[in-house]
Amino acid sequence: MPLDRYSIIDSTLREGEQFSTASFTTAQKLEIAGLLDEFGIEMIEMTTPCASPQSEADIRALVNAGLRARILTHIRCHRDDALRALDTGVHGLDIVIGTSPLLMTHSHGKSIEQIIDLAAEVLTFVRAQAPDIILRFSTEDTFRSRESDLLRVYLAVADLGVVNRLGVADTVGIALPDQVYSMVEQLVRLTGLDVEFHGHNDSGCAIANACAALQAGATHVDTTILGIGERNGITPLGGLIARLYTLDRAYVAKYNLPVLPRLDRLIADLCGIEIPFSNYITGSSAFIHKAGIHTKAVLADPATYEILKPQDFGLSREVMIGHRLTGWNALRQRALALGLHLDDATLRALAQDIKRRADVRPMALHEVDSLLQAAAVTQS
Ligand code: HCA
Ligand code: CU
Repeated sequence: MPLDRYSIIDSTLREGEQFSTASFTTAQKLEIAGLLDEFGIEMIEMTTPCASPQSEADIRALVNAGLRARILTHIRCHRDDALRALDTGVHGLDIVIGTSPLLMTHSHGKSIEQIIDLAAEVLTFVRAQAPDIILRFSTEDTFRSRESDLLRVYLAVADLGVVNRLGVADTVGIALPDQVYSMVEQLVRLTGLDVEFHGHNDSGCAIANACAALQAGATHVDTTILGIGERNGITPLGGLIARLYTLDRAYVAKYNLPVLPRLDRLIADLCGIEIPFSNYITGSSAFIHKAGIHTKAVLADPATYEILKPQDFGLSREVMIGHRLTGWNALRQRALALGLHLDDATLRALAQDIKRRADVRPMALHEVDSLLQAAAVTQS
């Protein structure tokens, strides 16, 4: 089962820097990387050293930070970019070139033959310079490229015998899980190399596509914290963890899960955004149960309506009361938490009272508590 040996490449410090409100200082990059390392991320991808002097200095800073995670940088398929990247002492190079007709025309103007020649030149050059570096070759806009073009490029690159990994990129978030599965499965079967998936979320499939890639045999998946990246971003780390956890908890046992809420909080603060209410695991309502039917069952056994255990992430569930859907079982639970033992008839009457009041205005918890206290006095 490929899922037994996958790694996450977190690209918050590369793809994430392409998010509209992201601009991290050196200290912030070190903080993000440190927390990712505490989480147990295997690889951290950083912006090309060619982007700016600070970008280059920051790669050196992270390489020297003593992290367990391997530090990668993402460069164009250029010999000069590769030389600058190698000079930083980085552990790996992620090299990319566009192969879709649109990018071949408007991005670099090269034909498939020229792409193959350039890739051969740059990749063999890098391998000669750095025999031990982790070397990845990826096509940009894989899913709008012609399949025959892709296979020619990937097989030519694999034949060089110098790369560790091939990458496929859903650059515009257009792919469906079955397309991702089919492409990854072919590459694994035809080349025997490690395969990485990088997927954007423009049409909401980034997590499903990453999961399909892993099921097809991909060894590496790209994420960013909260999913930040170009436009509306890529596969979010927390979402991928939620997806894998619910397939089999053992798949994520290697990660320090309670660090996840701190990662999401950190990036939200640094980017000046909110964590979406609907976010996987860390959204404000991810573990709130409301309707009476749900709260009754969750109080009996949380597994009835929870596939993720909040406590595994250092979080807790909340059972809401004080609204028109409030059930009397949830009120009993709250009463017990306050040390009050109310009989069933009292609790049922109270639930009706709360529903009537909440039709006018939802009640705050302290208001419900006051009603419970008052009912306890009347009852005794
Ligand atoms: C981009 C490049 C990239 C690269 C992905 C990769 C993409 O368009 O900014 O190297 O795997 O989405 O294609 O992020
Ligand atoms: Cu991308």
